[in-house]
Amino acid sequence: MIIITDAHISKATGNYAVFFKMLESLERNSQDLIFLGDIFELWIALPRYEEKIHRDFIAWCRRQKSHRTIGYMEGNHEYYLANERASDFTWCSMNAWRRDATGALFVHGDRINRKDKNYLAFRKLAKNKVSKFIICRLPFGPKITISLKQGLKKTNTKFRLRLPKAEVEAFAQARFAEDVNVIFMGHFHQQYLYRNRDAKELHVLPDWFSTQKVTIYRRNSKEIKHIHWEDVGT
Ligand SMILES: [Mn+2]
Repeated sequence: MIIITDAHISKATGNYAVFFKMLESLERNSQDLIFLGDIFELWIALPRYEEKIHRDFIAWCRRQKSHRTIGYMEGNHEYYLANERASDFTWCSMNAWRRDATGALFVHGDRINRKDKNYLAFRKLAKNKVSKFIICRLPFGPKITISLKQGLKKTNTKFRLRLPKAEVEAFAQARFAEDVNVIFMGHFHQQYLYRNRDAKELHVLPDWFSTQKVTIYRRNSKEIKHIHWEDVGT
């Protein structure tokens, strides 16, 4: 399978062009594809808030999911996706993590640091049903995106920039104790590997935004590698 995380694509930065070029090249293989969150710099999955880049991405996923698995973990820059867009993917989850039948676990990572109380409170508020109801009906709709972005900036700058290794390891150990074999985490924009005494591994994946790397995980051989998307092949 191929895992892609933290692309933070937006119209403003223009990085969507390379991203869609990558999607086109990934059509040559049929491996499972998992988007691990924050694929967009901002995605509010409500009619007035979606832009062409979101709609183009959805169209691509709908076409691809007819012959391969397309999974999506909602990140902290993405809102209401799991409610509004679930049918456009093979699966879409807003849970803190998702575990598959083989014991692989996928987690965006923004809820790992329990000390980041401001962020967790902001998250709860921004992602709940009441907020969605209000945002849906605001007369000046899309302007809310400005305050959402400011909210994200204010709440987690201090925590986002450093990898909370103790919390990441505690999370890994708790999941490994529940028979999880391998963990893939995004969010921190920093590649990192934690391996416990039983050689079980948690991988924090490189962010696509600054590296254009994707992660290849071969279930049979357990091989894991992070490579540039142009080197993926078939
Ligand atoms: Mn994130």
